[in-house]
Amino acid sequence: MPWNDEFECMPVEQIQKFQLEKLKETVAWVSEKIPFYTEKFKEAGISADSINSIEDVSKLPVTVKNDLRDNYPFGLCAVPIEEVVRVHASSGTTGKPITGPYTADDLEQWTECMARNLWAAGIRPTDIVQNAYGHGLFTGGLGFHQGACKLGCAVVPTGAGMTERQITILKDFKSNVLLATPSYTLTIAERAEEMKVDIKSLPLRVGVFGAEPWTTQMRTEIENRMEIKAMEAYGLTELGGPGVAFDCEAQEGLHINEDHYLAEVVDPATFEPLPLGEKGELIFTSLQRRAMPMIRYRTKDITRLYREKCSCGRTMLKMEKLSGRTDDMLIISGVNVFPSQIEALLLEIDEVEPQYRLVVRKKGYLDQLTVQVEGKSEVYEAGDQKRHEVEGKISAHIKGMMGIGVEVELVEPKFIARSEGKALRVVDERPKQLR
Ligand code: DLL
Repeated sequence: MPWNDEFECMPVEQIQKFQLEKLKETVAWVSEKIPFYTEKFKEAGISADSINSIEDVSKLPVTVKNDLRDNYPFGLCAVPIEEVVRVHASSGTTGKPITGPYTADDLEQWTECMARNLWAAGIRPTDIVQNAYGHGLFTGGLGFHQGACKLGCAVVPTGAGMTERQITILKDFKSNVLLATPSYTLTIAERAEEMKVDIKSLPLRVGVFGAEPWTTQMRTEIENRMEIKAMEAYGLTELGGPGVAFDCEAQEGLHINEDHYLAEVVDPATFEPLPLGEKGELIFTSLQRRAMPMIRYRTKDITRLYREKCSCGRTMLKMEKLSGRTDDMLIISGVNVFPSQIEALLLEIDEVEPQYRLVVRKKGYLDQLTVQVEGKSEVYEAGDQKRHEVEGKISAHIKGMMGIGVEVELVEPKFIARSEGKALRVVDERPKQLR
């Protein structure tokens, strides 16, 4: 049984009717309260009255990250500051940060979405929940904190980092649930092995992971290495943080909280809406947020949307596990390459650890990709010949599966910096003007 079966299992026609009503309200609200949208809608000649079906959302102009940066910090806030009760922010990898203000109602909705996420992962009030997402401006820590409190769990807000202490707490408090990024989870697993703590024998049962790209193969790696279920959370600061979509016990795609977020997939080059089932860039319109609603926010995340009867009983639209971001795509020898494709192939190689980095360099006019991956210690220590053999095996595997030639460097264990939050997977060493 879902946390909120009224909305999570609502028949499609009914949820779409609900979405239409909320979409019209949101359009009216932002055009009245936020000059940026007033102008944009005027230019496009549209108003709430132009919206007569949810498909009409495609008539609205899109919002991009730079719009948020240009209006930093509160230019897109629809309410006076006395109605704002929280502000999160994200610095991203480049440029000015963006902010996410919330009213008290916004916080409550967010908590509800997080409760759905945790409940769907099988978490119950009897659980001890160790929350190792960063607590602060990042939305992961506090978002999950609120959801776990709502469920009535015993919440342990460790925050990210201090890995040895995380392990001691996992052991001493007998935490059943770990909340962290997938890469930090691997850091914890590895440190536990070094500390001779057998994580598999601890009461830890399930984790809810997200905030960064990770493949199904990485999920399996975490599940096997820690003997836990690895569940997923998806979201972004611009839309209030995690809680936008989550997976259920079927682990076959993420359910979108459709009463709060209207999802579309568009062709990233033309912005043309794509039909269900086709892969493209994910766009979201928030339906109930008040402090900073988002109209057709371009996430840059790539996936496809689909509706299917899920074995869990939820009717909410599904999105496939992300396959990448439009801005992470590399073009190597004319082939589009997403880091996640390389990750999936590396995890099929027995001789390496799931710790890697992709370095992009310019060689003449061409982009050259070097895959740095840590060898298992016994492999690395076996000497040059063994190392070259494994490097050859990996480059042949990548060539065979993706048709691209890459250089592979088997690096020593611990060469790649361990992550406590979002892992850095791509290092771009090309001169800025040639990227
Ligand atoms: O990462 C919110 C979050 C916190 C999600 C905790 C899940 C768990 P931002 O820092 O604004 O917000 O980053 C948002 O991270 O556009 C995706 O590219 C990526 N991302 C988030 N969840 C996933 C996921 C938080 N499950 C950006 N799989 C998004 C892959 C993800 N990428």
